[in-house]
This record gives sequence, structure tokens and C-alpha cells, in this order.
Amino acid sequence: MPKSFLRFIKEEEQQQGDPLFGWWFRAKNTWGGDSSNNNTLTGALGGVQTWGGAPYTNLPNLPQPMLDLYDWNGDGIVGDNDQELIFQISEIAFQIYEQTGEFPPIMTPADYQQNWEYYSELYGVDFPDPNGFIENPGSNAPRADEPNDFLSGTSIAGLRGILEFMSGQFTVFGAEFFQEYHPEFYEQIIALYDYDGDGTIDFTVNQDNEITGAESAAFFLIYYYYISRGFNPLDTENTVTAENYNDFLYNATRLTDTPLQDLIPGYILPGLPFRPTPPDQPPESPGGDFGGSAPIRP
Ligand SMILES: [Ca+2]
Ligand SMILES: [Ca+2]
Repeated sequence: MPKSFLRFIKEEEQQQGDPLFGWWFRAKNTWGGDSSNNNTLTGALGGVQTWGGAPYTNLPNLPQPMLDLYDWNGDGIVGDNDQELIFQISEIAFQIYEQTGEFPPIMTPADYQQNWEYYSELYGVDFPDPNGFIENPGSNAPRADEPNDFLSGTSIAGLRGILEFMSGQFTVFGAEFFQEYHPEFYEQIIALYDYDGDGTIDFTVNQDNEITGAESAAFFLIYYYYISRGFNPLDTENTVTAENYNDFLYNATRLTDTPLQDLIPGYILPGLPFRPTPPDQPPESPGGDFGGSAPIRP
């Protein structure tokens, strides 16, 4: 699916001869999910299927790079309202293209929040006001996106929502999209979450519960390791990033006798996709579970 979709966009891009077409096409049809009836599409911004939370709840406290790229109405969470807003913005962008033969420039939420009135004047259209923007789909009453009240993007459990969402983004868009159009975002996200260093985020588990993605493997190792050490992943801050993941693995193998992959119940990890090597400077222990600042154990 994603491959043929990417090929389709590439063909369209070549036909249109305009790199902005590719960006606006994705904004409308993927981030915007063709509006609110398709909130569950992979790659869409709607919260129904994402973030590992209950329906209509969203993950608060996302890292800043994600808010900078996905939080179109600037309310601090990424959800259905952002999906609807980018859909409406890009619909107008396509109208402008049909009338003038040129797309508006690529936008980001921060840019849009600052310049939406200017763009409206410039193009003589009514771009929607992002401040307090709330979608109003069909018979549903307008509502703000509800932050999930038991899950935070800073927690170990919340890391799963972030990785699953980003994995969907990379699956649908491809790493090249972010490298080309949002290189700073790409670098920041890869520095934080590309645990195996292959340049993309892959949170996949197959139907036999085999962990097939490097980032799903990294997550489940982190998650179950902390559970085995007595931490509650819901309220324990996650400090294990791609940058210090090797330190984490190194310490984990020193602090538990159980082979790491055996810590993960209910899933099969066909092999450890990482080889922990002794860090240049061995992290201090105890408290060295983390290779850095450690939360207090209960
Ligand atoms: Ca938002
Ligand atoms: Ca990776």
C-alpha cells in the first residue's frame, strides 16, 4: 500500500513538475486524512487510533519537534482538530493552485499561526483561524481534543504512543519526505527515537506477536526492563533516547541475570537487534539503570 502510494505521488510530482504539489498532496490526503471521516488512517493526525490511549483522547506533553510539525491549532496536543485544520488549509491551497497555477509555500503550524491572516490577504481567500480551532464533523458537537489523563508523552508508557505515531508517519511518507521538506525535524526525531540508527522509525509487531521493528524491540526492552525493576511505566519519566540507548543496554545486562529478550512476555523477539558495547565512560552504578539521571525507585 504505502509503496504504491509513494509511487503514485512521485508520478504526480513528475507530471506536475512542482515539488510543492507533493507536500500539499500529503498534507491534504494524509495528515488531513481527507477530513474527519477518515480519522483512523495511518499517517493522519486524528487521535482515534493513535497514542495507545482511549478513543478521542490524545497524548499530552509531546516533544517540541512533534508539536512544531503537527499541532496546527497550537493547543499543545496533536489530534482530530489538527487533522481537520490542515485538511481545510490544504483544500484552500489546492484552490489557489487551480486558480493561479502556483501553490502557497510549505507551511508549518508556527508559520501558519503567525501568518494565516497575511496569507488570507495575499491570496484573497479565507484561511481558517487556528486560534481555538475545533473541528465540527457532521452530527458531532464541536469539541476540543481531550488530553489523555492517564498517559503522558514524557513517560515510559507514553513513549509507545510517540513511536507508533512516528512509525506510521515514516511508513506512509518515507524518510525522504522528512529529509527533503523538514530536515531539522528529521534530525531531531532521529536523534531521539531512531534506536537502531537506520534512519527511520519502525514500530512493528507481526500477527504472530513477533517483534519485527527495531523501535518496537527497543521500546519493549525498555518497558519490560523497568517493570522488572519495580518501576511503574505510567508515571516514570522516560530518559532512554536513541543517544543513550547503548548505555541503557549495557547497564541493563549488568544489572539483571535474565537475558533481555526473555523479559518481554507475550511477544517473541527473534533476536536482539542491538549489540550493547561498553560505553567509553562506564556509567555510574547504582542508579546506573539509566546511564544518566535516574528517577527515584519507589
Ligand atoms: Ca492541536
Ligand atoms: Ca530505526
